[in-house]
Amino acid sequence: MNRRDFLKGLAATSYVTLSGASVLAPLNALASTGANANDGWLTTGSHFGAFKMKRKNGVIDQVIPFDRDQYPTDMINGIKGLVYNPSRVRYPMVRLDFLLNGHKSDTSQRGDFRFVRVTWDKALSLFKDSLDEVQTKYGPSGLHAGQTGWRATGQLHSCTSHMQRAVGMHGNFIKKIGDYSTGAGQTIMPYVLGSTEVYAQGTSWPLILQESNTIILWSNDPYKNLQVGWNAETHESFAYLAQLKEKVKQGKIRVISIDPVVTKTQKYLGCEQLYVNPQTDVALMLGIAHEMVSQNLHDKSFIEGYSLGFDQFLPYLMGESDGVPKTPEWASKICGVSQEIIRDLAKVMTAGRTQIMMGWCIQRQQHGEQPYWMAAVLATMIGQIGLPGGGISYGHHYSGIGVPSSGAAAPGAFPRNLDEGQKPLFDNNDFKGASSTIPVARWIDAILEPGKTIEANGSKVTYPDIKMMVFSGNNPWNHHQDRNRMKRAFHKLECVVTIDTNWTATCRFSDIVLPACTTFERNDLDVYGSYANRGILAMQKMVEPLYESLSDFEIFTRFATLMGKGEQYTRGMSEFDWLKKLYNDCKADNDGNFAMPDFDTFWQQGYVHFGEGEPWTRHADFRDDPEINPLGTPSGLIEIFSRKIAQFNYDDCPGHPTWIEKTERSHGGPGSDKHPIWLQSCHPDHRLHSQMCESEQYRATYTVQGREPVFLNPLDAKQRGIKDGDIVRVFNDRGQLLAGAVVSNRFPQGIVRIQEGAWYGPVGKDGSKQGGNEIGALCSYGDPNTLTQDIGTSKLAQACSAYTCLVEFERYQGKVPEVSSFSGPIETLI
Ligand SMILES: Nc1nc2c(c(=O)[nH]1)N[C@H]1C(S)=C(S)[C@@H](COP(=O)(O)OP(=O)(O)OC[C@H]3O[C@@H](n4cnc5c(=O)[nH]c(N)nc54)[C@H](O)[C@@H]3O)O[C@H]1N2
Ligand SMILES: Nc1nc2c(c(=O)[nH]1)N[C@H]1C(S)=C(S)[C@@H](COP(=O)(O)OP(=O)(O)OC[C@H]3O[C@@H](n4cnc5c(=O)[nH]c(N)nc54)[C@H](O)[C@@H]3O)O[C@H]1N2
Ligand SMILES: [Mo]
Repeated sequence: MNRRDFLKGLAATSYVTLSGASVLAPLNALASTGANANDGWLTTGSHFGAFKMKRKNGVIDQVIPFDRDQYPTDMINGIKGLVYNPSRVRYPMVRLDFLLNGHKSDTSQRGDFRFVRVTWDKALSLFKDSLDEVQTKYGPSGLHAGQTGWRATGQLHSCTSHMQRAVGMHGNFIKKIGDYSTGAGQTIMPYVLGSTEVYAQGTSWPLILQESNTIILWSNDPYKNLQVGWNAETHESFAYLAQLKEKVKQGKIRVISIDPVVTKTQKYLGCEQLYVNPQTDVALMLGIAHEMVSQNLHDKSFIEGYSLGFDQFLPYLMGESDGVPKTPEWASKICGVSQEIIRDLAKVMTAGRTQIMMGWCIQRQQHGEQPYWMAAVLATMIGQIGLPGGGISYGHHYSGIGVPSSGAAAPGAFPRNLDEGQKPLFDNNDFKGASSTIPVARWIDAILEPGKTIEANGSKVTYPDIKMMVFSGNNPWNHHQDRNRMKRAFHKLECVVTIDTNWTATCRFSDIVLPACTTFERNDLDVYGSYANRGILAMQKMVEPLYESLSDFEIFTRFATLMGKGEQYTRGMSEFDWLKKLYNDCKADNDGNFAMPDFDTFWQQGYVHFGEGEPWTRHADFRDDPEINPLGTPSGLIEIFSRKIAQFNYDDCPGHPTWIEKTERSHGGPGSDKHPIWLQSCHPDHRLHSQMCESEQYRATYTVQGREPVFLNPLDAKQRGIKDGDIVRVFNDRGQLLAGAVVSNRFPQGIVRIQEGAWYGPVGKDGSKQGGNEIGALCSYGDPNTLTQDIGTSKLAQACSAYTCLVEFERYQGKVPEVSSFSGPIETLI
């Protein structure tokens, strides 16, 4: 039976877990409460796209793609499992020892997964008491509620906004700057090209398809990563990728994927694959640049007219400043690409119209700023920035960037901040000399070393003394690095509160857990296509909130009411009042340009279409006239050398792009004698981070013996006596995990992949779920962040460096513990 048949078969039967226990017992009760009156087809959307859902007897019965979606993702098969799965948080729950001892609890028990069910009233008042205690004892520097993440789509119910508005009405708290996705890129690029670049609209695909001779996909897997979007994804990019595939076949466009592994995109397009040693792209880029200069291939007039600082960079490139010419010979030894290919790349890239498309993975590693900067220098030397189908982009793999935008105004959202004039209950802005904003990925560092001062982007950040954390719409026990370091940090916290739909590992390491309903259990609306802005999508409630879950709006309305601020929080408006307001404000913004029907008609139709957009070229205005349309850099030009960065005097981010060795690097680099294998924890093909890992039947389509796959090279596997399907222990000095071997030629020797988002499932030495709080515990499912390194990229961005990580692996011969990730807490009575 193939996978589709398997899934179809499941759809026909009732939902049962793979272990045979029914997870839907309370649902049958729900189904008979008269919900049947609303049965039928409804419209909704998600990160995974828009769809039609059929409700039967009050239960979601069928999910099919929205009629405009020509390229739906396979993940549509996992949607039902987001609602119906055994990991759902059913009731408000409190960690056993926290319930007994509050802020004086034994925090080393955190993670032992023993929880007690409480009422909503009890949970919310405990939450408020904790906030009171922290604001009274420590003030706002004791509270961090600023972490964000991929929540569910929907402009009204975006849950992080609800949490931050409500907690903000109680008191101030620490916030973050930057994000895990592009932390290094978004910090360096404003110095170089004048904007973050990563989130900017890119040159339209139709122009690229028309004008490019060569496309370089650099650390970039768009065919995998465009399956999801920040808003409801239209998947229009896939139509362009299909055209590109055709052009590759006809020999009209040459596509080269520079990547240590054979990507999904490379296989789909049938394009060229260029292997490079992990983390060494800057050396490769320098080798290409050196060859361009020696062969006089670079565009001197573009460099002269549009950039600054090539003169200061050249002595480094040619080796005059450090005695090391960055020749193809030099580069080849580091990056593993032959001299001949490096020389050839210099020719190919300068011969015709060349579009460089950078992915983001390459900057989520130590010194991740450097490849982004150096790639911009290469593009400047090629001289095609601002031409259609030429130059450089940093986001064509993300949320439909490059799909022409309709130009319509998008709907607004529920406010994240307090309204004008509103004051928090604890009106205190004294952070006691500590920074109120910290780089997003340094929070564990801050908990461990309060008071420490670090450099960050030309400023100093002094870590606050964090005592309490509140999480909603993000899953830090997925997104952050080095689980055992996190455990040590969490011992220092007095209280952790998480609002989530599922028993994620973050819930496991919390004290108070509040059940949110999923996006399919409430009414909302969304822009259709984050960048395309193709229209507005109704997100119609499919089913009533399961168990005792509530919408985040409802949770925080109750919480605000407890503070006597319910009216202030909602502005006296209900869910539908808000939807009407968001819609009507958008209608007013689009008045005269884009026709929108009245709200009721929209809601009934489920969708308003804005139409197609005009193709557009990034940086064309700058190229046209750099004086009238300067870049946002200090000089208004492309900065190959940055005086500002040079003035910071950072050893790990000097004034021009530089090759710098890493703390851990495979293929002969530091640390490889002990742990020779590079672990890449790329974004998952069948999930959105940790979201959809809980979708049980869908998960079963890719797991190996119930574990997350670890992709291994055949020779590496053979040397260790491992066969496809075996259980493997992957380890280093930071941690250990079990995963299921998938042996594949797509992965070269010395490289393994475990996709991020695999739910952390620690078990104790005795194999028990309760022992999951132990430092060094084995992860029974395969979360790669059990092994990754928690260091900043550099003093500039201080961003996430998950891809600077070495490991070793072996066939697992011990007693195989049960996976502890998905079955929820150990329910305890007191
Ligand atoms: N090793 C490694 N680590 C990485 C990365 C990597 O490449 N490698 N990538 C990094 C990157 S780029 C990112 S963006 C982060 C992603 O990290 P996160 O954004 O933290 O990951 P998600 O799994 O999307 O977490 C969203 C959480 O919100 C919850 N949620 C969904 N809907 C609702 C709702 O309606 N209400 C509430 N209250 N909760 C809801 C989900 O159940 C889930 O637990 O991971 C980072 N971590
Ligand atoms: N299906 C799916 N799509 C997603 C997401 C998801 O969770 N699931 N998440 C979304 C989010 S939040 C983000 S941030 C983006 C992430 O977008 P990216 O960070 O670009 O995506 P990844 O797939 O992690 O990595 C892309 C490629 O980089 C390669 N690579 C890694 N290290 C190196 C290196 O040192 N050199 C070179 N040359 N290549 C390297 C990897 O082998 C991989 O093929 O994806 C978005 N899209
Ligand atoms: Mo991301």
